[in-house]
Amino acid sequence: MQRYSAFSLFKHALSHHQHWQQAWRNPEPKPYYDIIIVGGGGHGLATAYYLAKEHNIKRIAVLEKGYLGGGNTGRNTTIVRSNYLWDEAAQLYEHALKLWETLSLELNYNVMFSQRGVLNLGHTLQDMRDIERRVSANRLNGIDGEVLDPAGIKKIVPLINTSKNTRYPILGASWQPRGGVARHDAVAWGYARAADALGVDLLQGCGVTGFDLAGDQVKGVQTDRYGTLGAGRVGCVVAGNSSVLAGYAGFELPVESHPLQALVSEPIKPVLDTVVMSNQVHGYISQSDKGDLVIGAGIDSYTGYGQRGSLPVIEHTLAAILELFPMFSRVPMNRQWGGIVDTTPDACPIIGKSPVDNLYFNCGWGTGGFKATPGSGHVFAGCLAEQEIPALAKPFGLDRFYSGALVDEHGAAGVAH
Ligand code: FAD
Ligand code: PYC
Repeated sequence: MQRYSAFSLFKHALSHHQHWQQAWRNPEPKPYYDIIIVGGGGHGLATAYYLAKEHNIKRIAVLEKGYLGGGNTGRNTTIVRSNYLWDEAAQLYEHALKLWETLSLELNYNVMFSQRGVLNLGHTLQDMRDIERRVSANRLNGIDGEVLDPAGIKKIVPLINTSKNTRYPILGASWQPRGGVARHDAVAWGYARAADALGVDLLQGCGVTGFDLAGDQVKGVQTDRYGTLGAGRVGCVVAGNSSVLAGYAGFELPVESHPLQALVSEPIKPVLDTVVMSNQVHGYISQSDKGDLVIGAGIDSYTGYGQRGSLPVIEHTLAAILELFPMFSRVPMNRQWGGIVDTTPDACPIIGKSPVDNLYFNCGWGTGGFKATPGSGHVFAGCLAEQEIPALAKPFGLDRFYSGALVDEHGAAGVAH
């Protein structure tokens, strides 16, 4: 057996440490940027990438208080689909889904997008009416979708319990074959690497603590690491922390921050090759390429900024999953965690201008923004770069909360809002 001296072990550890420090070293920040993005999750990084690539903007920085992708982007259950009810939402999410289909090529980074299909189960007659309506609306928008009966579901997921003797019997489902899952941190890293290659400054460990305001115009951001950095425009993409950032600028957003949690089992052999979601019983499940069963819960109903959820919610979800898949009852669970999601009254995002000039927000994606990552970044880059808000983003402005033109997508996500 090879023996190591304490000194050689120390040298080995030191070289790892130095390598790690090197990898983490931020570029020297510039005193002024054309555009500063606050928040280095998938949406912020995608925004920076499309700003540099499609709008040829040179001085861009992404400021992240922790590490890139450490927020909801690295904590979600990665379900991607575009089967939303209303035209405005369906078109936005379908734009994102089309970008997902070529994203690995675009970034030259394998984001492991796997179109294994998404089932949304119906357990009541009202669920089934909603499913029929939504699938019809999807087809009118050119989005793939089918309504399945229990026998059709069983063909796709032989393990699922379609017995009539359960508390919430499965009556049918919507099926979107082009939906699926992706590798969450690969999406953050793929966009980060591509943005970095285009000259974007990625500043990690750099929290924004205030705005530099002149009248009702933003002139820059105050940070806890580099003091004040000047900016022509600032885009805030901070998910569950959006109301905090709005508070720094002196206004309120119609968002609530809630914990949302998920858990994974230990890796097992492949048993589930699609995504199963149930709005009614509050559970959704898929199997990652590594073999873990990836299980997500509904939100905790209290508000807060802590990235953890409560035990009763997880218990409720596991009871639901076991009713759908009794044979998973003996699979050991490995890890559980939470993120903090920002929900709006109509369960749709806010994308566009704020009451402060040159300050823009992209938030309110709630429990369902991972699937939107490429599309969200693409349209938000358009908002920040041009005077005109892109057509796909227009219905999602803050003005809808004054005009009443809400896009009510409650029930669209497979989780409780
Ligand atoms: P984040 O990834 O949270 O990035 C925001 C970043 O801003 C964070 O890294 C944070 O550190 C940073 N930040 C905050 N404040 C500051 C500050 N003051 N200064 C600098 N930086 C700051 N969506 C789906 O579509 N499908 C799913 O299956 C799904 N499952 C989910 C499961 C769970 C458990 C959770 C929590 C969420 C889930 N979501 C899902 C929602 C999805 O994860 C989010 O909508 C999406 O990832 C938001 O991306 P983002 O880039 O906007 O936010
Ligand atoms: O929006 O598809 C979704 C989703 C799944 C889990 C959480 N959100």
